[in-house]
Amino acid sequence: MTVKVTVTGAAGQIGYALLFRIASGHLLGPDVPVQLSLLEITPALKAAEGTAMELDDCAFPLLKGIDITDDPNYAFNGTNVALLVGARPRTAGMERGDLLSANGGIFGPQGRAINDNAADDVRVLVVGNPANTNALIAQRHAPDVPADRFTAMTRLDHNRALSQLSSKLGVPVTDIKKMTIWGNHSATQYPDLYHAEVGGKIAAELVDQDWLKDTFIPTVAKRGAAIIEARGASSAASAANAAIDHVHSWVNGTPEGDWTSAAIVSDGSYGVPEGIISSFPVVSRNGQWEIVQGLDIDDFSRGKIDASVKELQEERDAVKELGLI
Ligand code: NAX
Repeated sequence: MTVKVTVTGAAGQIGYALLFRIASGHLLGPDVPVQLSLLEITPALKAAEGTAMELDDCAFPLLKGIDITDDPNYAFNGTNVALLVGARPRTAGMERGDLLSANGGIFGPQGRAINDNAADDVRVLVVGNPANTNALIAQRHAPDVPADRFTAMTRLDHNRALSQLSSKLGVPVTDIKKMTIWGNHSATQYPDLYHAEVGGKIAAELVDQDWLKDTFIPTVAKRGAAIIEARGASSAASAANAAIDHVHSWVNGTPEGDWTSAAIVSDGSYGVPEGIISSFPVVSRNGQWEIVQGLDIDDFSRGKIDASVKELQEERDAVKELGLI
């Protein structure tokens, strides 16, 4: 059966890196035909049409068709997978309230359009920043969709953490298991090496604590800024790759003996207040994320998780005050 995938911000740089991989079968698997729906703002429709022309020119065997629209109701009609990439970036002089309001004006209506039009099995991944809180806004506008279908992306942070540890220890990334990003997709995120394992050993015991605290954590948390500094543009192909990984794991499951990171609606696990969308160690079973339970959290990790969760609570309170949820 053909799966309908909606991508918002399709004419942007992540959209450009993402669409070709979806159409070539990397999102859902090599046997799953896809129908693409591209949502853009009106001035960017022409650029989206250009990308669609290039998609046509690839003659992808799995790509059954492409719709392009600036109408969220049409874009999400019957959609099975919604990748919410387009967002309002922070520009000079913008206060946090302005940023949250501008994004509330995007993610509220998109959440409602998903609620009213999407397929019953819809799965939503929010990439556009501030991703966790944008996901919360969309979720609150979709009361008829199970809350656990709304997620935000911390898989890029997860992959960055794998890569940093791999090069530090000189081991392949495939030797590293059970990496976790906790909290918000922001500089307060906490990449956790106290549960990550390398060849069966705890990663935190294989590196010195100064490196872990003063180099590893800030390097992962600030990698986005370092990419902008080097490339003159924000992460695009790596963000698209992480979105592919997130949905692929969600739909097809995570491997036995390992887990990944995703921001999902908290059920209160690990003291993270119920209802906020925070990153956890997760496995996917039967197409559903489950939070890995029973991990011991030491004082250092507790402090880091609490700080990031506090930021998420503040963002939630701010959007509540602005009447966005
Ligand atoms: P671009 O500015 O290249 O593209 C964004 C696109 O979204 C534009 O084409 C714009 O026309 C479109 N858009 C804006 N409002 C829209 C709306 N209401 N409906 C549909 N489309 C709309 O940004 P890009 O580099 O592609 O990044 C997209 C988002 O991803 C940004 O918010 C960015 O901050 C975020 N990121 C999130 C990451 C994560 O790990 N969660 C990492 C990468 C990236 O920074």
